[in-house]
Amino acid sequence: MLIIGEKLNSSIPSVRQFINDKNTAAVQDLALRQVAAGADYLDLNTAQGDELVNMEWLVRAVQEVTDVPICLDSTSAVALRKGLETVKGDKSKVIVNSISLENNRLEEVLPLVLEYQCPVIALTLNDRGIPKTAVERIQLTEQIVEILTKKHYDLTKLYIDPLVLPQAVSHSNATMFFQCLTEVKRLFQVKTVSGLSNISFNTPKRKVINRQFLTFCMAYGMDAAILDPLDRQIMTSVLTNDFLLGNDRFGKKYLKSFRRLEF
Ligand code: THG
Repeated sequence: MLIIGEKLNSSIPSVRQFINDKNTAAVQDLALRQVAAGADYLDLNTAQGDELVNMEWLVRAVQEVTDVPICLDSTSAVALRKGLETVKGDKSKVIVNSISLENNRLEEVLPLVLEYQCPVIALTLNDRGIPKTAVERIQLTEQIVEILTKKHYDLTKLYIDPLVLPQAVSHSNATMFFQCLTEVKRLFQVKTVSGLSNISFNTPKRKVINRQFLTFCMAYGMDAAILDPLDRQIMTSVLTNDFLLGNDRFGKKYLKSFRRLEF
């Protein structure tokens, strides 16, 4: 499974402070620690503050110390464009996070995605919000797939994010999410992704729930996750799950990492 490191997100108060202070050393340290812990991608989110200035600064700061590809996390098309323009190296590796069927979001961001032919995360969300049922989320996925197919976009670069809602809000939120993962895989040749942590909102011992939820998601074929790679236990789960699911041929990664695993 592809690991997208979530730490460089302005919704985390300490990180927001680093970004506002233009504390290059601090964000570079967070970037390097996530990469050392096994992040395949780094998610960059600068939503709190002057997004244009901060996105450009953050991309530069991170790319000064690592070549690990970037996932640009913003709802703003101009911020995403600024991020893409700033990225050095192969821009077709950048994951654009995200598009959705909300007003204008697709119209504004899609041209960027098509220009650079980069992978994109699409949220199953429209102007009426996040649909309550798996069936409706699959319908939104179908609409997204249809639009991208018309534009001759390579669907293997599309990551559908069916959106996780808290288990504390409805006892069927987790199973409904698994159903979405299953159906997206069955019906379309696309990938799936999620930010996991919403599942445990308003529950004690959040990390335990997140980890167990991740294990189920992986079993249901999830291709990528936005998570905290500095959480050793969740990384242990990813590694062992990939081994058991046959995503780690000959246990190469597992054997390479087993000394630093936590059980
Ligand atoms: N889908 C998509 N993009 C997303 C999300 C999603 N981007 C934002 C978010 N959800 C995923 N990113 C974060 C970033 C930080 C935290 C949660 C989600 C967070 N971090 C705490 C910290 O680092 O201090 C706690 C981490 C922990 O202890 O596990 O809360 O759903 N497409």
